[in-house]
Amino acid sequence: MPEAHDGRDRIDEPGFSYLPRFIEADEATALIDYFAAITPIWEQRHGGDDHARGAGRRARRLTRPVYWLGAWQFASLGYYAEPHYREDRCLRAEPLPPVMQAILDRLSPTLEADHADGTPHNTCLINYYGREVGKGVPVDFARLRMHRDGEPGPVVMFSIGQPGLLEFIDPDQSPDPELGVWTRHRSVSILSGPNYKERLYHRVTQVRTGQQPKLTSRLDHFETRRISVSFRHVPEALISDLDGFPDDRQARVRGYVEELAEHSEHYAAQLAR
Ligand SMILES: O=C(O)CCC(=O)C(=O)O
Repeated sequence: MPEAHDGRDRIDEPGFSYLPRFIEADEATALIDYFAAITPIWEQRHGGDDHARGAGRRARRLTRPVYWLGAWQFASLGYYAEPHYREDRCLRAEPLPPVMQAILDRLSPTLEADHADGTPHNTCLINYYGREVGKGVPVDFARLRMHRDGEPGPVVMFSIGQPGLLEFIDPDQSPDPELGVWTRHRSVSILSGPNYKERLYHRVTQVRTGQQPKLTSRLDHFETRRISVSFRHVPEALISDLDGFPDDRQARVRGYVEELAEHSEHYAAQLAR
């Protein structure tokens, strides 16, 4: 198994770019302030009758709290994936803040040159990695299961906070990752193409501990030490308001939207429609 890159130097491979320190220090500060002001939620992995708020929640939740911008893809509705899973799964979400858009705009020459891309990154998933505390023995929730992202085009990822070990793996070939990178504070990773988007899965297996930069979230009982943002493209025509979903799908996510609405005018307006 090759040793993981330590994340200090740039990596350029067909279909994978790693750009250390691409995010400016003042942009990182603005991102940290933004992440501290929103309230992520613990979603559950599957739909079904027991996904209502509270029921069965601890056992089946995602490996980390999340927040989406642009369009919220609830795990219980199944994620958007081309070409078959497109309809009724992306709920209109809050817009990307200007600091994220400014960094994406600065990335466009790299995206066009190295990843043949001009698609707008109009949605993103914000992952909070850390430790649950104050409920008995602290539990680490600093990982993300092996997966592939099904939206078309490149995925762009920002990394803020402690280094996280991003691994690429083809489980049909080997249980060991083919590439590992310690994604550092202020770095950007980009994946695209048949190798990195379609053949390889990716996952985050560890996040280092450390005090700086200090990250906070409005989530109770959670010490955050890394936050990643993964930007994707979803066709605008496939982003719906809550009342545009079929009734059974509205019912599956209403509890989450109510939870989000406690801290967000956007979701309060979605409920009022
Ligand atoms: O946290 C990371 O660096 C990876 C995030 C990711 O794979 C995702 O959001 O799909």
